Amino acid sequence: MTEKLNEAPGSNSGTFLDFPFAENLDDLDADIAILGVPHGMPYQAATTPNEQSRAPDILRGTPCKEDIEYSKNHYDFDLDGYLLDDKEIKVVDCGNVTHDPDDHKEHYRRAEQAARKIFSCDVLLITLGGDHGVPIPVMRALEVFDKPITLVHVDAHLDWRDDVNGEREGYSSPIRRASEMPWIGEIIQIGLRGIGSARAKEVADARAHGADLITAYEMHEIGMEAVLDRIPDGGPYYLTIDADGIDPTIMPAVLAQTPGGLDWIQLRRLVHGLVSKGRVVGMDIVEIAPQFDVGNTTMIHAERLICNFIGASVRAGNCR
Ligand SMILES: [Mn+2]
Repeated sequence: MTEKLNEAPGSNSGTFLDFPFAENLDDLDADIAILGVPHGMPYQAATTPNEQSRAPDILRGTPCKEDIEYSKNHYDFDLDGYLLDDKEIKVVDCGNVTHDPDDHKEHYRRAEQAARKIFSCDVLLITLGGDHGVPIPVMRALEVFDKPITLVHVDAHLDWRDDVNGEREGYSSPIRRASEMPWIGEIIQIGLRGIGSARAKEVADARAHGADLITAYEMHEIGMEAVLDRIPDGGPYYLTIDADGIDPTIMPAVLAQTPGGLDWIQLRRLVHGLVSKGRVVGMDIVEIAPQFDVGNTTMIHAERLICNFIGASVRAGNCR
């Protein structure tokens, strides 16, 4: 019997843009898959589920839901055409990785298994977090590719803590964990600013590893094109986006609002620029804490981000 790794999104939200629910991840017949991974490894037992765990279903359920025909079948000027460009592209929503409240590690094991199956079928993966621990099992699954993956990270924070309270796979550690994975190549970190979990040691470790640390201020100074030029050509790439890397005026629903992040134009340019440099095998958007949204501002930008990634990938021929 096939192991059950995932379950349908909540009935109130439905799937992302009403794309079909794909329950069976074996021999997945799709070009692009969306997968919710609601839970990171908690620093204290009482902190799971956390506010970010609600984000996958809330993102699916609002606000684009009433405008699905617009999103799918009306001209999108972000893409200069329809979302799927009138191509035979199959997008599926694999629902959410199931959770075992008594065994948090089991959620990561299932997430990694699910991502391995999806990547193995050559399907682009869009992961909806959850906190920033979530990409750790997803990046482990990048092992299935036989070449080094360039990691592009958008965040206000460095995320190089070795552990917090003894936990090594929580939201302060994803980039350090990635740096230890032999299949992760160069690391580019964009949007660093303000005060976060890093101490001088973590910054030194990141630099010693060779990570290209581009603060938000340098990014604003040199522009996103120059940032893209610093990312090695060719790919493949994995893109991990912490919502707090984006400016809180357009993504207010985060736990650490910090002035000066990427604006929408820069974020869109990054997505289109990266996709045109090489194959982006997967991306995630994590750390959305829905209760702090203002109107649906965060969700609107996250939905647009995902649609721009899908539309750009389709046009670049990065799907099967
Ligand atoms: Mn982060």
